[in-house]
Amino acid sequence: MARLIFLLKKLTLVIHLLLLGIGLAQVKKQSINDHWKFQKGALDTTKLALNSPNALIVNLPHTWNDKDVLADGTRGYYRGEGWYFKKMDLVPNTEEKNYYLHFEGANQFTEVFINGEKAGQHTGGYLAFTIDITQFLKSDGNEILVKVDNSPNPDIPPLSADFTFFGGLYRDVFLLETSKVQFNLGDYGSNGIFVSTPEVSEKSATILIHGSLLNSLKSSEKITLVTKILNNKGMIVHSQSKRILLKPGVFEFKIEANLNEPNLWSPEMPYLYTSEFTIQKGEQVLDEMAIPLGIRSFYFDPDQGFFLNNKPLKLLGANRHQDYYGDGNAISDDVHRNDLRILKKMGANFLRLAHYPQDPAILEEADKLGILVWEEIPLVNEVTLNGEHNENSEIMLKEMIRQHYNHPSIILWGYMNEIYWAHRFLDEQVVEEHTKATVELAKHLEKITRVEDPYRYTAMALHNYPLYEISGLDQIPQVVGWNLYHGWYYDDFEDFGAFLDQQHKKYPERIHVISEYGAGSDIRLHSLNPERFDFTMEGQKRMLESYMKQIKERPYIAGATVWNLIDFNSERRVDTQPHWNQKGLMTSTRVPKDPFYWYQANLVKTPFIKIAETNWTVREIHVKGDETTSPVDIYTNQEQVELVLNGTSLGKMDVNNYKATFDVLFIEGDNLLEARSSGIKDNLNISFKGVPHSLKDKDHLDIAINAGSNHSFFDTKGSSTWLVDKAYEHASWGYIGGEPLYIAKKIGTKEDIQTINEFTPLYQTMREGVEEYVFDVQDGWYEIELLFVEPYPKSRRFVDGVESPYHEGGIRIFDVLINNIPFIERLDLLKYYGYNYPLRKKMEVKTTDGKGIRIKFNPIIGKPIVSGVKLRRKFSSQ
Ligand code: GCB
Ligand code: CA
Repeated sequence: MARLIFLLKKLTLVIHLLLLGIGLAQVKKQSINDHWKFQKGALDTTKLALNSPNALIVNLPHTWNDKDVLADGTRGYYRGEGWYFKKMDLVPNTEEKNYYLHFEGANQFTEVFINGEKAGQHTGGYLAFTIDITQFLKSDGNEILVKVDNSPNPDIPPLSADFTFFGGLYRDVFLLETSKVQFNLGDYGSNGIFVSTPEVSEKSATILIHGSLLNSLKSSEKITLVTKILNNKGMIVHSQSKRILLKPGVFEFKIEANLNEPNLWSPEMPYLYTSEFTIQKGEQVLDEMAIPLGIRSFYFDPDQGFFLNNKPLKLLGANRHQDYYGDGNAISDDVHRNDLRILKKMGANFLRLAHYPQDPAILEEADKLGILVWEEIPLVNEVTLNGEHNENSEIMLKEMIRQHYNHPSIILWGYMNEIYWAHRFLDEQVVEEHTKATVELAKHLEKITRVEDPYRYTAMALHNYPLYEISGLDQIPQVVGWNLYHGWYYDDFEDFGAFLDQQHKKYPERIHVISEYGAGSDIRLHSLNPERFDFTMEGQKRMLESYMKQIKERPYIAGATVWNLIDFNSERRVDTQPHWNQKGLMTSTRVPKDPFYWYQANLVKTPFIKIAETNWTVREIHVKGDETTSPVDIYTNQEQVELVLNGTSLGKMDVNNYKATFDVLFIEGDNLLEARSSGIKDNLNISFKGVPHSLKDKDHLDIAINAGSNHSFFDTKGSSTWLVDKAYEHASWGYIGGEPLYIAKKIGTKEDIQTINEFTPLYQTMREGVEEYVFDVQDGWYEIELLFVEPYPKSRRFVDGVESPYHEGGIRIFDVLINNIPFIERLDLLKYYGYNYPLRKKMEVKTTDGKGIRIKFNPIIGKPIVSGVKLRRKFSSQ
């Protein structure tokens, strides 16, 4: 009996130990995002300054550029040092544990000090790094000081690009506590384990695992490395143990496992296994780690495109940047994940992380949702010719591959984007040297990528520029990505397909992916006659409709990612929303633009129908008689669609290329639309206001014209439309004389109109050489508003310096008379306001004897110009 009790006691003890050992992992990971003291600027006495009242308390993720990249009246954003300081409530046990700080990303050069001593540093803004801080820790309170610097640095890519280089600790920071025997965290910020699946079929899969362990004790340790593969129900489907005598230092290991009848990973069924690794000493767990395992095979074929698990799969999706309006790049994991959920909902199976590695949350979500990924390091536009730059590029490449190696979603590693973009600014003498150096660097990075990861393909994104071909740069990567903007920056939509056909013919062995194509848009701009570079919603719709069709028609195009899923900040850019690249399928606050639904109609597998006019629900249009209809696009994957207006059917239409357009005769006020097709439907209300041809009997007249424009502008705050320009006809209204201004074959200017933001696009288009605006209205008192700007005469995509260079004027002078009364005399916009500064004037006139209103522009020097005209009736008159 006593013996039994003894045995039982012993057993409980063993169980207890087992629970202690196996149940509790000996590695702790926790975020330390909260309550950092932050100060911007170069600090001398760092600690003192951080105690100053100027220091802010911030939480991570944080950037110091969240606001100065918005329209704040000045170009440029702070690029310099920022300091973060934090006290750690950590009682370290450095005898038995190791401690690390893991930064998921900090832009772009970072130095870390623990208790005043430098513990480490990192170059580059888009990859993680891990710093061993064990030796710097004290038992009685510890302080972390982090200096981050986003100053321009020729040694750190990207050197220049069409996006903002937000500075700061903009991703999570973690504190890790491990035992002295652990997976090696000293390997380019990775977790030290690399899982690949070199052979995969429906019958079996070979899984190769390699990695390294670290023993930071002084003596050898006998440990067991346990590898388990669990299915998605948590059942063990493979298990093996390896006994290892671990000498002090780093030990590399290799494991092979085989699975029969594996569940394959794919966009429809993103089946994930878990590989679990444990370092055990007897029954005690020293370290453990879980890694996603997706089993899939893939290859590219130059004629037939992409194959996943031996089945053809056209890769279709979007590019993505990592920012949000007002927050810069300091966005939460949920925002990251939500973007991927949106992409999945759009029906996409492909994502290009342009132009840099993104948050781990993104890749984790891509694995889970079944989205294939092209990831790249930020070598954009140009290179610096020196060793430091090249070394940094190489390190970034290794970091990216090692940190993200285990994500089954990744299929392509990219290392250069439009790397000859800045060539046109180079002096002729150095072009050759630059070209040579770029080719050399590309060859080197290609080689490294292939060695680091032989199981994926390499890629490079080129733009439409002959030097890639001439220099042979296009021969280096396994996959050529094309960034093409036919019909936007140049040529017409159809030239896109023609260009690619030519390339395919010339290089029959080459694999082609369309890494970028897209058009800018502004949800406030609408046109029934869209044209290149007008930023109307309709322009973006027409372009993407055409491209998708051309892409689908060509099996050799393995995949394509639209530029871009979301509008993104590019501080230097000038368009209709200065500081933003507006080629998104959504606004920066994630409001879908109608083209988003185009992709859904094309890509989702379930029945889909959408009235694709969600950005034009307040519609004000000039109507002549009863005949004026207005188009309504329906995007659907069904064959036929019926449209119902306020309960009455407008009939059925056949769908052609995922689209049917109804010409709808709207009534004044609410127009409830319902689009129907075999069991599915969609509703949208369009509030319609017709502006009559004759204004004679309009008592409450309020009419505004977007002068010199092919499109209307909607003032969202004032909820009013500036109508598309129209020529005067007898007993009606409109302009006489002049032409819309074009600069570099694009309508209007795309310059930032200074100090105003909301109305920028309204000023950007203008009628030049205008003679008159005439309104045949009844007698009364009227308020007239005229909007002017003198546009900078060149087309600039980016502005880094002075937006409004000084000019003494005297090149355009005119008078404005209303009903022959001179109101504005000798207007010289350039002289008094300068380039790109607006002038908006209100004037009051009384008109009698049925004369109506005639606004006359009399040239003195050059051609008169006007951007907007607004007329409002105030009172009756005698
Ligand atoms: C490109 C670049 C991308 C730009 C885009 C554009 O080709 O790769 O960074 O944002 O064009 O919108 O011009
Ligand atoms: Ca600014």
